[in-house]
Order: sequence, then structure tokens, then C-alpha cells
Amino acid sequence: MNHILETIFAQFDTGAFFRRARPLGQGHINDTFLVEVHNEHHAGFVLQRINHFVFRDIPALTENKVRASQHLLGRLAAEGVVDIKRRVLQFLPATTGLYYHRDVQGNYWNLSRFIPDAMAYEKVESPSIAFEGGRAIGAFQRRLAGLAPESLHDTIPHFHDVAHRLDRFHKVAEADVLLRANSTRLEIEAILAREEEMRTFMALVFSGAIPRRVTHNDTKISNVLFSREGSALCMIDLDTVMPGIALSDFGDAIRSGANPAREDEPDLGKVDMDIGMFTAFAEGYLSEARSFLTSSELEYLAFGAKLITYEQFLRFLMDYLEGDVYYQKIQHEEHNLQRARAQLKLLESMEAQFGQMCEVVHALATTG
Ligand code: GN1
Ligand code: MG
Repeated sequence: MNHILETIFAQFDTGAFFRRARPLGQGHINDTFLVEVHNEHHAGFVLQRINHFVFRDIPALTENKVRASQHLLGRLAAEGVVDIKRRVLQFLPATTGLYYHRDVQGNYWNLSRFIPDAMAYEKVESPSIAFEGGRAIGAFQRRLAGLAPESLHDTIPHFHDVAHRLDRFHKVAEADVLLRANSTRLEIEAILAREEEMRTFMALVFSGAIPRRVTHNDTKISNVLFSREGSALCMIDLDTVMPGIALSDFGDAIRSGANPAREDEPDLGKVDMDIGMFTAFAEGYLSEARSFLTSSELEYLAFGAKLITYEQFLRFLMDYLEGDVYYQKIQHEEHNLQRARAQLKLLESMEAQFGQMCEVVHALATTG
């Protein structure tokens, strides 16, 4: 593998010499490697093979990432932020001048600078990490607010469109190609029981009552990079940066960060939403986002957590019914069902605490 990675790395315009590479992170979709080089003044590079079955248009994806990161760089400079190179991902062009390389097998690759002395959390360990994570997402959205959503491509059409996913879900459950619908009857019913609530919200998005913005769209807590001292540096994994809604970014951070258990936790007794973590996230997020969110976005902010958790439950369940065609990185046959069940349990926990979640947001939005 190292030899292949060396060949790919050489296609990029870095001026650095490949030493070795190792896998980085735990993404479900792409394959990511840290490349160490012989040149001491380079901290290294992150080489990523983009899954082109998920992302059908890599040039468009790359354009989005580069445009967003260059815009962020400009904003950071204008704000006089120090240590700017650690505050935003920087992509490098290939020798062709394009910001991606297509190899002989038809795989697509991106390269960015590695940010040293930084770390990502799979789990949030304290309210201060939750606050910082929320703040990073709010700042990311705030700095991108000057970029018109229309200037970015919709690289995965209907990505957070739960109504569209529900339309597909009905077809998939009906077809039941692997005869898995019978054993997942309870989960399918749990989807249907909430369908109207979710579609009602999506109608607000389609009507424009909830505005479209440039958003990250994959804000799990492991996509926030922190300094070793625990302050948030920047958002990583910019593949899904495109037009979206602010509250799904907030929601995905809660889904991934306010649950003390893993996304695929088999022991459902461990899964729940920690209201203290929710509060810390909301405080951090609103310290940045209060300045630009509309009153309807604030009204539905807590709902964003339910929305994204429901969506993730739907996606894992649907993929299980379809035969693990999207989330192919599974460790056993029932893995996507296990993931779906953990997400449903988390959703139920949010539902039980929803009144409190709304009160927290309301208090922060009005007093802040
Ligand atoms: C995928 O690949 P990764 O882990 O960054 C998925 C997200 C899901 C997430 C669930 C492009 O993200 O939407 O929320 O898994 N990315 C894509 O863990 O579908
Ligand atoms: Mg991702």
C-alpha cells in the first residue's frame, strides 16, 4: 500500500519527499492516510481517497472544499486570528493544477496539509470540550455566511432531505429484497410513527422559512480538531460542505457528542442524551451563531438534534434492508441494524427531554 500511496503523493505539487504513510481516522466512507515526509519543515500531509460511489462528482466536491477553505482563510485573516494555518484546512493542487488526482484505476485523491499537535475526540469527555465543539461549528457557519449557497454545488443531492429519504424508505421496505423487514418490524414502525412530524418540518425548509446556508453537513464531534490544551482549532472533513441548513449541523454535533455511548453501541442501556452536554454544546454554538440565526432557526434548533438522529436511524435501517450497500464498512452482518437501534434509542431519549432542550435554547437565545 505504501508504494501506491507514494506514487499518488508524487502527483501533488508539494516539494516534499514521501517517507511513509499510515491510516488516519475512522470515517465510514473515504480512506484517509497521514503521509510523513523527509522534509523537516513540513508537518506532513493528509491524503484522502474519495469514495466516488457516494460522491458522484469529485471535481464539484473538490471545488466546494477549496472554495470554502479559501473563504475561511480570508475571513480568519480579516479577523486577525493568530496561528491561522492551524485554523483551516489547506488543500494542495496536483501537478496538473487541479486540486484532485485521478489515478489509473479511476480513484480520486485529495491532499491537504496535516495540522500537527492537534487531536480529535471520538467521544466528548467534558462540558468544556462540548462548548468548544459547538463554538467551532458556529464559527465555521458564521465565517461562511458571506459565501452564497448558490456558489457551491449540491454534491450529494437530497443529502439531508428527510422527506426524500422517506420516499425511498417506503420503496425499500416494500421491496424487502433480503427479507429483513419482518425482523425489523418495530424499527420500521418507529420510522413511520414519526414520519409526519419530520415531513412537516421539511416543508418549512422547502418553503424557505428555514433558510439555506453554506453548512458542513457532517459535524460529528470527531470532525472538530482540537489543540492539545482543549481549544477547538478547526473543522475537518469538508467533503460535504454545500448548501444545507444550520440546525442540522448543530443536530449532528448533539447526536454524536451528547451521547456517552458509541454510535453503534449494542447495549442500549448505555445510550442516552446527556442534557448537560447538550447545554454546553448549545452555549458554545450560540456564542457564535446567535449573531446570524433567524428567529425560526432558533425556534427549531433543538429540533435539529431529533431531525438528524431520526435521519441517521433511517439511513442505517434502510441500508440494512437494502443489504449494506451504502455503509459497506461493517464488522458483522447485523452491524447497520445495531447502529440503527442505537440511534433510535438516542432519539427516544431526546424526545423524553425535548421540553428541557427547547428551554435551554430559548434561555440562551434570549439572554445571551
Ligand atoms: C458518514 O464517513 P463519515 O464517517 O465521515 C456519512 C455521514 C454520517 C456518518 C455517520 C458522506 O460520515 O453522513 O452522518 O457516516 N457521510 C456520508 O457516522 O454519507
Ligand atoms: Mg464525513
